[in-house]
Amino acid sequence: MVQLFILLVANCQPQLSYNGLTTAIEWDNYSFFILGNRTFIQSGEFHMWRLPVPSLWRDIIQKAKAAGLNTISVYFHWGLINPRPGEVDLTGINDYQPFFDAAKEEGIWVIARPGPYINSETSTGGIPGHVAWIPGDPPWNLYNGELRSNDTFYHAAWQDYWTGVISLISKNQVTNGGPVILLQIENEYYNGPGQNQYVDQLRQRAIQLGVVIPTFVNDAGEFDNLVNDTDLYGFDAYPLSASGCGNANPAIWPAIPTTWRAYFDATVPGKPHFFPEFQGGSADNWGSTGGYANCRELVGYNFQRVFYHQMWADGATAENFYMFYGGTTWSQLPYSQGYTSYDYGAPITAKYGELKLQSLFLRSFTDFYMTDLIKTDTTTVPNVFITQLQNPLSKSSFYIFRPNSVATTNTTINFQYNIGQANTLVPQNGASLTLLGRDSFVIATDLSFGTSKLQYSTASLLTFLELDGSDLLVVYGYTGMPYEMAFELSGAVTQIITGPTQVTGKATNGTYILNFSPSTGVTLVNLTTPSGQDIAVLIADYNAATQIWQPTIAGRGNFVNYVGMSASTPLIVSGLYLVRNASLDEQNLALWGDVGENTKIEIFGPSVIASLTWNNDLVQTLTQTGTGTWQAIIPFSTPLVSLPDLESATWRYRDSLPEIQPDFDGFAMVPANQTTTTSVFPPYYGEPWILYADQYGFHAGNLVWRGTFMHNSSTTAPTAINISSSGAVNYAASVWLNTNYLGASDTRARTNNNTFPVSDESLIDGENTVVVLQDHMGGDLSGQDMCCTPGGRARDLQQPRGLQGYYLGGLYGERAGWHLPGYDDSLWEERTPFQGIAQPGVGFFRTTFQLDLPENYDIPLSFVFDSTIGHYRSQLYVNGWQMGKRIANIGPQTAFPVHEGILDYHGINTVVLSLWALGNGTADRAIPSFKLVANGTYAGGIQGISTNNPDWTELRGNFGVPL
Ligand code: IPT
Repeated sequence: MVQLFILLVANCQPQLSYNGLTTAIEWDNYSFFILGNRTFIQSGEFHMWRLPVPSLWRDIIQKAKAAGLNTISVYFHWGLINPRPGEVDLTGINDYQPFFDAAKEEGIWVIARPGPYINSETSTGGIPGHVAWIPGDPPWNLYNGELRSNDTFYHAAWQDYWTGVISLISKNQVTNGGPVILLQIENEYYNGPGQNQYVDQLRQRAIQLGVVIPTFVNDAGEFDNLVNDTDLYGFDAYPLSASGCGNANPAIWPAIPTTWRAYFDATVPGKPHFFPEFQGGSADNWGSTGGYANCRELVGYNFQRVFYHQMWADGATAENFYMFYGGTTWSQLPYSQGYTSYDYGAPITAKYGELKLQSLFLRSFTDFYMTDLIKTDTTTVPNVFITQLQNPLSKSSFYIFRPNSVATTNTTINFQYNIGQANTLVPQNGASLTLLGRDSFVIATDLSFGTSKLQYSTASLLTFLELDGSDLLVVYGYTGMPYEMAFELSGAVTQIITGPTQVTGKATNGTYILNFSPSTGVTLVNLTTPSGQDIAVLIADYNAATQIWQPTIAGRGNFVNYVGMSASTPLIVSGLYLVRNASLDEQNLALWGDVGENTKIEIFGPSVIASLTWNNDLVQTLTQTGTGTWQAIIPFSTPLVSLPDLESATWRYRDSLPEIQPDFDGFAMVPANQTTTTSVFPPYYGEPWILYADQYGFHAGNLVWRGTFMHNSSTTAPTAINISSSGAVNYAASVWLNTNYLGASDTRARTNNNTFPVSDESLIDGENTVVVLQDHMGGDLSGQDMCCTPGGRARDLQQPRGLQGYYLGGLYGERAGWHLPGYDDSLWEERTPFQGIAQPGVGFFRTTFQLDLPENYDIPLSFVFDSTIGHYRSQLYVNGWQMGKRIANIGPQTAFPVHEGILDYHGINTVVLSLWALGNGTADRAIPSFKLVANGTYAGGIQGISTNNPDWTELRGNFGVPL
C-alpha cells in the first residue's frame, strides 16, 4: 500500500525541466507548465503594428479569448521602433504596454517574438533601412554586410532596439505579474558561422536585461537548426505552402506530413512538441488572381480539421496559428511582393468557428495535455489513418481519424472501429462512423468529466461544465449523421429530451447508450438515476456549435481571468454572434458581445442567475425554461449608417510632379551626390554619382530623381536616354525630359535597362531636366531574393553620362504634406480623381467628409477602388495614414479596410489619393471609381476608440514647410 502510494505521487508529479532562471515556466516531454499548471498552449498570431489603433488591440485579444485560445504570439517590428540610428520610439502606436495590460486583464498569455529579423512579409523582414545598409565585408550572409551575424557593425546596430524592446518585454513577464511566457530569439534562422554566436549574444543580452522566461527558436522546418542554442526549440509548418495562395488551386493538397512526432522525439527529447508557427492562412502576393478569397478556400475549414488534428496526433501541445488576425501592412511596410492587405485568410475573418470548437475542446479536457502514442493504424480501415493517443494516468484515449492520403480526400468512407478500454466495436447499433472526404474527427474514450464518466462518444466533444451539481457535456456533429455516446450510469435511467433532435437511449450493464442524428439547433438530454447520478448532454449540430460560447468568470487574486488559474467557466451561451466577456455578480449575469440581428439565445448556467444584462442593458425578455435553462432575445436595431458618396464629393486637385518644370526650386529634395558605395552591385555607368536611394535614407515608396544637364547648339545632341532602374519586383519607373513624357518601364522584373529616344525638339538650349519617378517596393526577405540579383537589395538608378547633379525625394505631395489633414487646399483647383489628370504624371486629390456613425456599434469600413484595369498606381491616405497602395495593372487588391481610430467615426475625415499615371490612355489617367462601404453592422464592439491623427501644422508646419 505504501509503495503504491509513492508510485502514484511520482506519477502525478513528473520530473519537470526549467531553464535555471525561473520555475514559472516548466516543461516535460508532454507539455508546458505555466505557474505549475500543465497547459496546452493554444495560440494565435497577431501583429499590433498591423493594426495601428492601440484601442483596438483589446478587440483582437477578446476575440482570441472567446475562441478558446489561451495565448497570443506577437512579432515586434524593429524598423518601426528604431527608424533612425539612436532613436528608439516606444510611444504612440509603438507603445505596447496597453496590449500587455489588456492581455493580462482578459486572461491571455503572450509569446513575444521581437526578432530582430522577423520575415513576416514586411520590408527587409523588419530590419530598418539604416541597418540593412550598414557596411560590411563581402556578403556570405543575407544582406549587404553580415547582417544577422556576430559582425561588429551589425552587433552595434541591434543594441538600441534590443535594449528597448527587451526591457519592455521583460517588465511584462509572468514573473513580474505580466502575461509574457516565452521569448523567441531571431526568426527561422540557421546554424552557421557567426550565427550561433549571434543568437547567443541576443539571448545573453536579454538575460542581462532581466529576461528569465524560457527562450526558444523557430526552425523553418525539420532542419535541426539552433536546436540547443536556446532553452526550447520548435519548428514552423505550412503544409499548404506559405505564399501566393491567391494563385493556388484549392483542390490540390500536398501529402499530409507524418514525420512530425518522430522528428520532435529525436530532436528535442524531453521537451514539448511545439509549433511556433502553424499555417493559419497564407500571405498573398501582388498580381495573384484569386486573392485572399482563394486563401480562405485553400486553407479553409477542411484544412483546419485534417491538419490541426494531425498536429495533435503528432503530440503537439503548443501550437500557434500564423495568423489569427492578419490586418493591414499599411504605409510602405510590405516587402516587395506583398500588397497592402495582410488578411491572410486568417480565422478572425473566416474559419473562426472551427478554431473555436477545437480550442474549447483543448481548454476543457485536460486529459489531452498528457498523452502517449499507442498506435497508428492504416490497415484496419482501408484509406483511413487512425492515431490512438492515451493519457498514461487516466487511461483516457483519443482516436484521431483522417484520410490516409490526399488521394482519397474526395471519398466518403463508412466503417466501424474498436475503441476504448473495453475494445468496443462502434457504433454498437450497427450504423457507421463516417469520414467525409477532406475531414477528420476525434473520438474520446474512458474520459472523466466532473464526477461522471464517458465511455466513448463518436460525436465530437466541445466542452463540459458543472451545472448545479450535474455534469453537462456539450457535443456536436453534422446534421443528419448518426452518432453514439456511452456513459457509465447504473440503475434505471430517466431520460428527458428538450429540443429538436430525436434521441434514443438504452441501458445495458451499467452503460447507458445514446443514439442520435443532430437536427438544426441545440437539444438538451437530461439523464438521472434513482441513486441521484445526473448527467446532462447538450447536442448541437455543427453550425449551432460554432455559436456556443463559454466565457470565463474572473476569480480572485492574480491572473484572475486565466483558465487553469483562478477563472471559472460555469456557463455557456448558445446562439450568439460573439460573446466577448461575462461576469456573474450576485444574481445578475452580465454579458458583453456583438450581435447583428435579433437573436434568440439560451443560457445554461447556475440557478442563482436571476437577471441578465447585455452590453450593460437589462434584457427584459429573460425567462427560465422547465429544464432550468434561460432563454432571452438579444435585441438588435438596425441603425442609420450614412456614408458619404465619394464620387459626388468635392475633390481638390494639384499637380504633384513640379520637378519636371525647368524652374523647379528643388523643394525638399536631397542632393544625390555620394561617390562611393559598399553595395556589391557596381553602378553600370553615370560615374561619379551613386544613385542608390537607400544610401540617401530612402528605403521605400515613390521616389523622384531629378537631374540636369547642359545642352546647346555647339554640343552633340543626345539621341537617347538610358535608364537602368531597379526597385524590386513589381516596381515601375516613368521618365520625363523637360516636361515631355518619354515613357514607362513596368515589366514586373526587379530591374530594367531602358533606352528612351530623344528628339531634337524635346531638348532646350541651356539646362535640360531629366526626371525619373520610380517605386521602391520595399526590401526582400531572407531566403528569397536576398543575394546576388541586382535590385533585390540595391535599388540602383543610373542616369546618362553628362548629368551634372541629381536630387532625390519622395512624391512632392508627401514632401509638402498634402496627404495630411488640416492642409489648406482651398485655393486648389476643383477636380475629382475620376476626372483624373491630363497627361502621364502625378496628381494629388483631396476631399474631406464628416462621419457620424452610431455609438455602440462595430461598423467596419473599406475604401473600394474599381477593379477595372488601367495603367496607374495610387496611394490612399486616410487622415494622413497611408492605408493602401493600388496598382491597377497588377492587382489584386481593390478593397482597403481602414479601421475606426484611423477614420474618425464622429468627426471630419480627410482622404487623399495620389494618382501616378503610367500610361497615356484615358483609363490610365483617372481612377474609375472609389467608394466608402460598410462591411457589416454589429451592435457591440469595442467602444471609446481614440483617434490619433496629427495634422499638417504638427507634422510640417512646425518645420517651416511652405504651403
Ligand atoms: C514564415 C515566417 O517565419 C513568417 O514570418 C512568415 O513570413 C511566414 O513564413 C509566411 O507567412 S517562414 C515559413 C514559410 C518557413
